Amino acid sequence: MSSLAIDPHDKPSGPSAYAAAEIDLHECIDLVEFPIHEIGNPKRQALIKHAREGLEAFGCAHVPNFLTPAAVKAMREEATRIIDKARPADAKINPYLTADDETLAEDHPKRIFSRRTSSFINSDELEADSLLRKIYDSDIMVHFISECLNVGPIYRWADPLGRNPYSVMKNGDYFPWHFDGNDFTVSLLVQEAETGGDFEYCPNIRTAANENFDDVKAALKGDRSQVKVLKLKEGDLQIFRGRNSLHRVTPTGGNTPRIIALPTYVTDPYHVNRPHHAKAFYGRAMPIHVERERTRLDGLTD
Ligand SMILES: O=C(O)CCC(=O)C(=O)O
Ligand SMILES: [Fe+2]
Repeated sequence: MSSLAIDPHDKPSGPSAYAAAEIDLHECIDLVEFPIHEIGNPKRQALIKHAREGLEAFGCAHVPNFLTPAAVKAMREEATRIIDKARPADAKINPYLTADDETLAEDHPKRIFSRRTSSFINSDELEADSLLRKIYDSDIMVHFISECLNVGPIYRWADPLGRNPYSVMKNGDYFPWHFDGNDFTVSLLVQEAETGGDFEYCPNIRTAANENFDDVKAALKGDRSQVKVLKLKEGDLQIFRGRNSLHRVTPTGGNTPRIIALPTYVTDPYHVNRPHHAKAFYGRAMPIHVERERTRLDGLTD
């Protein structure tokens, strides 16, 4: 046995090193299979390695069956109980969630608008004992996601509407190509639609140094050369860089809505969406969106 090998008797059994009073995740996650609360556990290290490889190779990490079936059921039931609070969108959006700019050429990607019919149950509508909120509030999750991304520190998003919503897509709904206002999104699918609902993305099509409007325009016009497709199953976890990766969800069909939980993370703890973005995506802008409107630290169009 090498001096670095882990002695099973040393395995932490109480709280992890993250906080004295921490949120117990065992009702949401199979902590034997996914011991994300145990720093140094080889299974946790293997999971982080798997996520990093996915993010490097495809701009996306995918962990099947991350949520327990009981958590999927509880989250599906929560979202279904409050589904009438989903804000009807039916708004035309460009990928940057900005208003039209008539000074630009007509085929500039900032001027290419698509109709978004998908809706959000905004984060401020979640129930008091929401499992989604519990997962989001967990420091263990923040540290785990940070390590998967190999980016730190990261923070929970200050945006009161967009920080951890459910996205809802009913029969015929579409969520068009866009970039997110937050840096990173974790997706947890809690209900599949009968048809469609594929997540499509162009990994890291833009960077802080390069908006790459030409390739964004090509993708909007149907070029598939940079498009990857991920078909999530209920309980799966996905991590992606939504600020750099153009993405969309294909139209859903059938009587069962697609419901997905979306905990989000940022590198700037002050930042929230711009008012126009908040209004177009989440149905309303709040004083915080106006107060905190400023140039983004990464300099990118919203
Ligand atoms: O529903 C999804 O899989 C992605 C949702 C999304 O892109 C967003 O909420 O910004
Ligand atoms: Fe998005």
